Amino acid sequence: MPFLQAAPVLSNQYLDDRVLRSYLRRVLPRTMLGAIEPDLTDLGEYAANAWTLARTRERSEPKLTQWDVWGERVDRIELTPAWIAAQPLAARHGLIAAGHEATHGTHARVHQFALVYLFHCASEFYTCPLAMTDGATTALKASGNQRLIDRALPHFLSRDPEQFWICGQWMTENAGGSDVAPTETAAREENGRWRLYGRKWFTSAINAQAALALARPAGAPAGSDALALFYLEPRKPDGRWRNIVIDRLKDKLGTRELPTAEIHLDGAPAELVGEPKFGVRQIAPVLNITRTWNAVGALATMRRCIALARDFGNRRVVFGKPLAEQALYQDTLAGMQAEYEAAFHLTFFVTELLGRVQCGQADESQQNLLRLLTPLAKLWTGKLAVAIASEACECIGGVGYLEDSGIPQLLRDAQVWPIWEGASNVQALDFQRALRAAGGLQSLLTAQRTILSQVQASELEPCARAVRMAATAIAEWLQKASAGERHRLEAGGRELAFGLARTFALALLARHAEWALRAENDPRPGAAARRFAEHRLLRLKPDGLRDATMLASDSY
Ligand code: UCC
Repeated sequence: MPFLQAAPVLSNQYLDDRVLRSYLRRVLPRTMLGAIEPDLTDLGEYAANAWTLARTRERSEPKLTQWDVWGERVDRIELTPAWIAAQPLAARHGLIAAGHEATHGTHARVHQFALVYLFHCASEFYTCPLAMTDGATTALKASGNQRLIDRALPHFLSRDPEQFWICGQWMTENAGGSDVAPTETAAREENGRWRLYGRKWFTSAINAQAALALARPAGAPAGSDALALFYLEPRKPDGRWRNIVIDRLKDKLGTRELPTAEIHLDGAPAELVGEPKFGVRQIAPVLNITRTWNAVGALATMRRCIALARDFGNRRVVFGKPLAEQALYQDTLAGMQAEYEAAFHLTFFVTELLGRVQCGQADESQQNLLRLLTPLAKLWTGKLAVAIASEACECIGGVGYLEDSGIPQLLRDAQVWPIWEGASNVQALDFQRALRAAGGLQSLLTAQRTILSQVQASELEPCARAVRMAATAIAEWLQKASAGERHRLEAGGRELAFGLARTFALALLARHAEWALRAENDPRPGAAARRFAEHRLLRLKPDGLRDATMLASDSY
């Protein structure tokens, strides 16, 4: 008998997901859960089958053909089979619509993001344009521009594949990604119509039927406040580009199925979304929505990696028994599971808040909380997904390092989570921006105390204690850092954000564990919470402020 290794297998990704199902049972009304479960089960099956299918067929990537055989510039983009399948699927399952329809009231966003979480890994990053479309929908609603609302939203929110459109988000230029102030794309009003001229350096999902773009109106001053937000439909009904040239598709580390392009705008017709300035403020709703999608996508990556490593552990026999029966393998998986489970509860709590805010049922402190937790969830889950993907690669060993196993792709793809939609440092700084606007940590600490007050079980006391100790240390650090020079607060920004994210997540996980114990006699969330509490929550130390000498580049 030749020695063979058994490939890890995925079963229905909804039915098999203890964490998601337990969470939904706690937060959703029973009738609503009953109504949406068939759909979740369908997507769970699709996700499992897509994994198997991807292992058996040739990998494909989008292809750009710039010139046709007769010499005409065509810039035609061929999509991958998964992307072609994704468009009707996304429409039918209402991956955007579910988040905006009134049917499930404040629970709409939990419903939508449960669908997104199940679909993401099977979608080959079709979730990227979906995220941008959701963001554009939210930004257009906030703009109050009725003409554009009437024009675009029936498409963005359609459940009919024939009507459904996706929308891009064109911000990044050669001169800047994190900082959009140097934006060079110019907007000129010609014969009563705005036209855009310039170069966009990263345009994700260039096949989208619409896009939002930042540009500087002619004659406007320098800086980001003078940028305006525009809506475009980049192609004519016959598919030709409207004064847009696709220079090339990007050659990326991961997300290779996603057609990300470098483009030239040479008088592309566009429409102003709001006033001809303060475009960053107008596009901010897109950023916050896509950052939430980012956190949910990162979570989906973690869940996929753990599912594969767990299944592999049942199949792979080493030193005479399956890996899954060996203490160190079990401990490795338990550590990954605890981190993921805490991140899950933080991220889905953000989706709960978003649903409440969107329905006008959130008070001021809940609105502040959403603003504060969104960058924290994006920052922490992005980094964690890379760490968990790397660990899963190692769990599966040599074969996990081979392309055909599909695991290296998970690791390469994971690296996008901490980068796009604002890298980790941008999130840490955005959190501080939000902290200033929200008048400090109060909303966060008050909510954390309320959540913790629901944790009574003695076996969860170590979790509650860890949260209280971390909260005290953070408040102390923040007080000292805020009293000093600005660079101290900024230099500790990442650690502050990670520490707060992890501490809040532990409070949420412990609350869920309390419910699971009482309502379902399930000790597993409690085990995850205690394990997570053993991991380091905080790296900040009250006396650990960085001074200017430590930060100077010649000191390291
Ligand atoms: O990466 C990209 C690819 C997209 C694909 C995504 C998909 C996700 C997939 C998920 C799949 C599952 S597109 C590029 C993304 N680029 C970024 O994310 C930009 C990163 N940089 C930033 O976020 C910066 O912080 C900037 C650009 C927002 C900084 O701009 P400013 O103008 O220098 O900053 P200001 O002056 O502080 O902010 C201007 C205004 C202020 O409001 P007002 O004028 O009322 O005072 C801010 O409070 O904008 C407001 N603002 C915000 N409001 C800024 N950020 C926010 C925010 N996050 N929320 C609310």
